[in-house]
Amino acid sequence: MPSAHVDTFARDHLPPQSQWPEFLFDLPELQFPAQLNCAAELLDRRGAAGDGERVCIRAPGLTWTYAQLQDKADRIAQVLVREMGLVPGNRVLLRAPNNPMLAACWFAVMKTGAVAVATMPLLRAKELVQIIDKARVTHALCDAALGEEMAQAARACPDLRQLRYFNTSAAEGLEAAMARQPAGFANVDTAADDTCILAFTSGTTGVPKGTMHFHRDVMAACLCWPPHVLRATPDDVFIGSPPLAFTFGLGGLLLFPMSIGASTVLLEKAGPPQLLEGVRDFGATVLFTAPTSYRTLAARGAELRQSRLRKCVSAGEALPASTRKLWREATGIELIDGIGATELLHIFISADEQHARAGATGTAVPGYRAQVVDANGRPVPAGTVGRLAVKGPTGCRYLSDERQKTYVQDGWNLTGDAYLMDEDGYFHYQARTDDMIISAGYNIASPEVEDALMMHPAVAECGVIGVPDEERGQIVKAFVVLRPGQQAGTEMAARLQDFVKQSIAPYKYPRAVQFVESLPRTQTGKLQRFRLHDNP
Ligand code: 3UK
Repeated sequence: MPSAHVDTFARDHLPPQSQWPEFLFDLPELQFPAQLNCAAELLDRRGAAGDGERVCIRAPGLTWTYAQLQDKADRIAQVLVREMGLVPGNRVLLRAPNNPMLAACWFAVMKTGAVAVATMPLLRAKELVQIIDKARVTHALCDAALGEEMAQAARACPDLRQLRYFNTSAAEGLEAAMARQPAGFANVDTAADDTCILAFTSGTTGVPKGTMHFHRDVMAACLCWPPHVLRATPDDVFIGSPPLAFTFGLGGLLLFPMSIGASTVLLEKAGPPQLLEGVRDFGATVLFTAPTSYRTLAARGAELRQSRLRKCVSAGEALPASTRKLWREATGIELIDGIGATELLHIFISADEQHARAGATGTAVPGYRAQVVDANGRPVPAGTVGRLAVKGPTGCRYLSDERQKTYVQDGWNLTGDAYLMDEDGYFHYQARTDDMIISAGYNIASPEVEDALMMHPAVAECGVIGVPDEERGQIVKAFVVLRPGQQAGTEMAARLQDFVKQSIAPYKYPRAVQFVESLPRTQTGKLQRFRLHDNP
């Protein structure tokens, strides 16, 4: 396939083919042509099909149609090529909270055949430098509101040649440059297997890993889980919390609505209060957020029942059965759980509302295959806990990283999760493989104990880890955040311990309970259990 990349950095730094996962393109809709540009497919095609006047993006005080988003993206593409000297294959750092200009910049990068490197808004200069160095970033487009850390990082990175700020009226800003450019842009005719995004993982330890995805991967993600499980319609209005720099957010809040001509609401701040307000004010119908956010929002069930909300997606970490139940009782809506990973771009095991089962993530998404394997990579019988292995049209390719060989073995992607598959092919999450607690010879999965604790009405949230113990090797320890008005102390601890013993095997109960004000989380909302170990 003829690559359009003039700057061949991405192709030169792919892992060797022998270390790639096996890719599956069994579904008829996954037969991609040799040349494919995902911006042409997701954005320009709307206008060509006569849907240019449909609403694409909403944000507080602003509405853009598909035609308007295309015009912005075209002009930014012109600025990148004509004023910033970009050539296909260059890496462009993108940096902003979720807002319409970030979406326009993302599509502009696709149009130019460059590679988008979106970064989490909360990153500091030091972390940005790591990413800029690793991805050999040459250009950056950054929201003026996040300029400080960006400028500091840019000073430390001589390879970063061009930097423009947007969401500013400054004469040297991106908007002024866009106004100088003519309308329209001839998309670069990229190969289906030209890399178009480098997504850095929210990994909890070590140097960040950059995952490489092609134009065809972006389209594959839009063609598997959304039509088969989510089944939204062009009249749906999407909303949610994950940043567009996190592939959960990129798919759920930009690619998936656009792939069906629906609209999306982009919120710069999307905590539970803003989500509630957004659902109400924009008439949102499809919500993407994490389990903890559903837990908090459930308290506003009465208001949500008055809204147009009809589909709710949970991903990022395990959905406790207690949260699924709480949400259903509060809103009448059955959650759609789905496990995804940056390495696989989006969700690969999930279940729709009709097929949801408490305590299970779901079944393999059409287009993907999943199995549970032992330490040697051999499938284990149904009902046995082991390592989750998946393959499908998308899969892991780390940018020059030794950890490729850990994530991909024998053609399978190993996500690092312990799962069991039941007789019906439903996958039940246990824990991250490194979060399994072994106490007096028993295997105990932290999330199961957390779920049991969260069933108690006094518990707002909690985290469970194994701590060293002379007699038992490890004991189960729970860190508990109580709901307002609840009294911490030995009496509460004893009550919670008894409560857990009533609902799961007694040997799993937390022998130690510590009350805390909050829990450590990543920028993607994941509980950082390893940081609980530092607690005195
Ligand atoms: C965990 C889940 C149980 C699991 C992601 C949807 O989370 C995403 O990507 P990351 O690379 O993390 C991947 C890891 O997160 N996880 C995610 N969802 C679930 N565990 N149930 C779930 N529903 O450990 C997985 O290996 O940050 C999620 C779409 C795109 C994504 N990138």
